Parts: sequence; C-alpha cells; structure tokens
Amino acid sequence: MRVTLFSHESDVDGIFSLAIGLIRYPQARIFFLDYSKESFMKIINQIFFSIESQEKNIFIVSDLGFNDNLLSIFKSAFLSCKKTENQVIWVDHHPWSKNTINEVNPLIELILDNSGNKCASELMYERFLYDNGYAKHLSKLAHTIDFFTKDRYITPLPEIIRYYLNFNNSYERLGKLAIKISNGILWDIELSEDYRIYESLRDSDKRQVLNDLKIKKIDDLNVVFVRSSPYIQTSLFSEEVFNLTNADVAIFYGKNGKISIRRNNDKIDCNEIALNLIDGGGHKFAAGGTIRSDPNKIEDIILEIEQTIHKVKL
Ligand SMILES: [Mn+2]
Repeated sequence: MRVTLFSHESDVDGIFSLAIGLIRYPQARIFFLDYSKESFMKIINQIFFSIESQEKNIFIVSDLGFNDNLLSIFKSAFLSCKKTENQVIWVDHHPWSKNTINEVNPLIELILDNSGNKCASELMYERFLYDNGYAKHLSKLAHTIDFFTKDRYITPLPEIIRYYLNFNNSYERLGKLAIKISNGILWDIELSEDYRIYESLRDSDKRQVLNDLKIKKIDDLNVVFVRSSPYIQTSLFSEEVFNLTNADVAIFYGKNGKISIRRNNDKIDCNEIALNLIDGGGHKFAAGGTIRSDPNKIEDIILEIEQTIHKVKL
C-alpha cells in the first residue's frame, strides 16, 4: 500500500494535520500545497500517475478547500481511482459549494466539517487515530491556534513555519518539521537556533511596517492596511496591530499582490471578502487571496478592498 499526504503549506493546522497523517502512515510521501492551480494539479497528477501502479494507493488531502475551476478534471481523476482499488480521502473544514459536494461525494470519502468549530487536525485525528494520545494532543494544539482560543501553550511553531516558507527548500524544511512533530518533538536545539535568527529579522521588519500603517473607514468598519513581511506571522501580528489601532479588520498586503485578512470582532467574515479576490479562500477568522490592483500602489489596494467590502455589505 502506498500512501500520499497532501496538506496546506502555510500554517499550524496544515502542518499538524499532515503530522497526524504521518503518525498513522509513517512511510507516506508528503506534499505541501497552496491555493494555486499548479498546486492542485499536483494532486491530480499523482492520482493519474498511480493508475499504472501495482500497489493500492491511498491519497489523503487535508486542510485544503476545493478549487471549483478544476472540478471536471478532479472528477475524472477521482473516477479513475474508483475504477482501480485506489482511494481518495479529503478532510477539510473550509466552505465548499453545494454543487461540488454533490459531485464529489459519490467518488471519494469526503470528510467535511461545516460547523465552523473544528480544524483539519481534529478531523484527521478523528478519522485516522481516534484514541491516540499524541494525535489528540496535536489536534488540540492546532485548534488553539486556528481559533485563537489561547487556552494551551504552544512553542513558537507558527513563526517557525512562517520563517521556513522564505527558503527555496521550504517544503523540505516543513517536511522535516512535520516528521519531528509526528514523533512528538515540538521544540529542539535546531528549532531554537532557527528561532533566534528569525526573531531579529522579524523585529527589524516590524518596526518598519508599524511606521506606515494606513487606516480607512469603510462603511461601519475601521480597516487597517498593513504591509506584510515574509518574517511576520500574520495572525500573531494582527493582535498587536489591533491593540495599537483598535481597527475592526486588518488587511495585510504583499509585493506579489497576496492579501491576508484578519478580524478583531464579528462585524464581517474574512472569507466573504476573500471570495471576491483571485484564488480567495479561508474561514471567518482568517482568509486570503490575490488582489487585481498593482500591489505597489497602496491607494489602488485600498480602493479595491473598499469596493469589495461595499459589495459584501450589500
Ligand atoms: Mn485549517
């Protein structure tokens, strides 16, 4: 039996849900994905490649929403799995469209939580390792981070993940990290040393970013625009920004046009804004996507977000 795990690259829930998969299947091949089309094509290609293989294949996708534009090609990949003994298990907690759920459900095992109360790591734990103490612990830690509950201590892994994403070999680093986590190691000398270097990069970036915050009133919302930095972990930093500005929503914008959205209260759901962006996705607390405006012109970014929020608030 050959197991392949696909998970979201960018946060604790993505890495932990993959680590839980690794506790169950330590020999699994692992892939980290973002929300780009190329990323999703990796899943489709791996499924098509496996048709020839003699062994039974299991493909597990965790913490990734669906890309509706790729529905028909996904369907033919899933159908090819049905014809062979191969199996696809997709575990997620992002909103899926009704149509996609109906189309995909007969073809794969779809574990979708739409309660808004569970993270992907908890779903992975329940599906693959119910009663396993390690897996349970990891799923609870991921929940703490995903839902900002602050009810458990966690080592600075959210920032370490952010740091590793800056390297050319980021997937190698994240893979190594996921293997450590699956072995119960949440901190060690290597992480401690990496963190020391990271902290100084982060702190010098923070000072600059805080210097050019922009605040704009849009409808009943105070929206703060924050330049993002590859060394700043958005969710943690958003708390600092909210404390300083008391804004309702924070928009983090990067040079590549990527936007991250965080909120300070429940006046608006972050994913509603994100769904109007290119490749937008996420949940109510945290979401992201790509803007259409020139990412170097802050006035254009503000205007685009303003129009998007007007649309959402209609
Ligand atoms: Mn997640």
